[in-house]
Amino acid sequence: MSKRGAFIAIEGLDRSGKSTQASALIKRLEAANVPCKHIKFPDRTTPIGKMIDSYLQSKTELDDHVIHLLFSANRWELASSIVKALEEGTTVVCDRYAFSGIAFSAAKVLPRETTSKDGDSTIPIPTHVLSYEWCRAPEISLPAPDLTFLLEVSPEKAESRGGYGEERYENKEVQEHVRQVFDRIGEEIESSGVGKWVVLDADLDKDEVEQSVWDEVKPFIEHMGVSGPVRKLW
Ligand code: NYM
Ligand code: MG
Repeated sequence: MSKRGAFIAIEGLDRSGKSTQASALIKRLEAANVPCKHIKFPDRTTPIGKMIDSYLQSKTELDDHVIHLLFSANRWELASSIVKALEEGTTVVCDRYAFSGIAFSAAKVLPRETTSKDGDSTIPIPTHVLSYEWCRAPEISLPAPDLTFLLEVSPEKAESRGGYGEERYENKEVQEHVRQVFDRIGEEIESSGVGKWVVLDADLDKDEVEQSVWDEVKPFIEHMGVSGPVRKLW
């Protein structure tokens, strides 16, 4: 069997530069004559993707469980085409994947925080709407990335990049919760051995981040190779 393609995911908070880096990586791969394909989640072009788009733009309201399952279904509807491309030797670069799915949903807290008394001070206890385990379940068995980059951006830098947009989740408080879930996912991926998890400082200049991404991807593709069947998410 000829060498299969590598499955590379680029993850991070909003304004971390994921799309810029995914495009830059595709250009580098093309220049190196590596067959490659650029995909993105959510894929807003499918019927499910259109429902997601409408929700993100606050044109529709959906139960938190429902939107979580739609995001996951949006990956499942493309899962077999990802595996096919990889098996045909095409490297797939994916702008957001299942880890965003878990992180953004598990980060949701009820608008009113319950509090606990500690001496004179009141400590807020955020109540999560969906448990981490529940959010992770629909992602089980999706094709697993061989290499995932988490682009870490500070709130200050995200703000300086023009701030957040108008979509749902694009505010400091949500992003901070999402950051914490991403850290938990990274630890789990590392210890599970399903794929490699690389954290990069995305506050740096985009050319520096691009170089760091390439420094990981190049040897990965050239030397270690990507062998064996496409793995499944843990
Ligand atoms: N998002 C993205 C989720 O909540 N769950 C998912 O499964 C995925 C893939 O959608 N704020 C959120 C993260 C983003 C938003 O993504 C739209 P983008 O990359 O800005 O189009
Ligand atoms: Mg966005």
